[in-house]
Amino acid sequence: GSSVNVGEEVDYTITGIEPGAGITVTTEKAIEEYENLDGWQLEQSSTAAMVTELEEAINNEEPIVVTGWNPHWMFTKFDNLKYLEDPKGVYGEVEEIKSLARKGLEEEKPNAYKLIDQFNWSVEDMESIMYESSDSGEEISAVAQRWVEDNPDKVSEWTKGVEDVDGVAIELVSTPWDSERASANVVAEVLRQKGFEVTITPVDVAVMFEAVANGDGDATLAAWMPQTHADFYEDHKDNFVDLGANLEGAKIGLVVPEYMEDVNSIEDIQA
Ligand code: PBE
Repeated sequence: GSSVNVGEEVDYTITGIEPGAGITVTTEKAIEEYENLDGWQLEQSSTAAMVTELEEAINNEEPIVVTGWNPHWMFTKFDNLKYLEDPKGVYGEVEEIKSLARKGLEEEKPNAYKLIDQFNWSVEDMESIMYESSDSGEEISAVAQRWVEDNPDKVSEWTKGVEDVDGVAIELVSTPWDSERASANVVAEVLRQKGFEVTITPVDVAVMFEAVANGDGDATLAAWMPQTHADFYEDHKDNFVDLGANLEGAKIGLVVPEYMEDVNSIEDIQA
């Protein structure tokens, strides 16, 4: 237990991100499940606003509780962050990011399906694009294109057995976070090199799952499982094809600065 009243200091507020994020849904669950979070609220705004509030708190060495995740550059920009332990397992352990395809994609656009199915990379790969873009201010799409040029070995694994096409349209539905901008732009670039005409549509998580399930979008590379997007996945799982993980080792949770020394578990943030 904490000796300071963190709740009062942060106004019983967790600083969150977009309403349409899986981590927002999961945090609402955490507030329900942890009795010590009774009466707490999740402030929803945007990832940019959350990072700004986090930076201000750190500059003033003030307490703050945010919704955080990896891969993200917040952990390199601020080297003094820690995840709170989650004894009830609401946020789960390690997450993987899965690729999902609409039904019929394999039959109708087999080369796109094959490439998307073979796409697989590491946390370090994804982070290298995210960090470079956040450091330099360069668009993720430009950094992603360069990553594709610089990583022919990985790219050739994904394109094994994939034939060139002539202008076949592919729509990747995705979410607006940097992690997903990185994956979508990398795969889009490789698909374009194979002759596809690719659009990337960033939407709320709910809309992303709906689009793949009802066939409005061809595929997504952005399903965080088994916890972050569990509700959306369950709702639609009979209506898409699960292509498995494209990245392993993601994580979500509640994050605080290390100088909150007495707060190491969600159960320590007493009201
Ligand atoms: N995120 C980043 C998203 C998925 C990618 C963890 C903020 C979410 O749905 O919560």
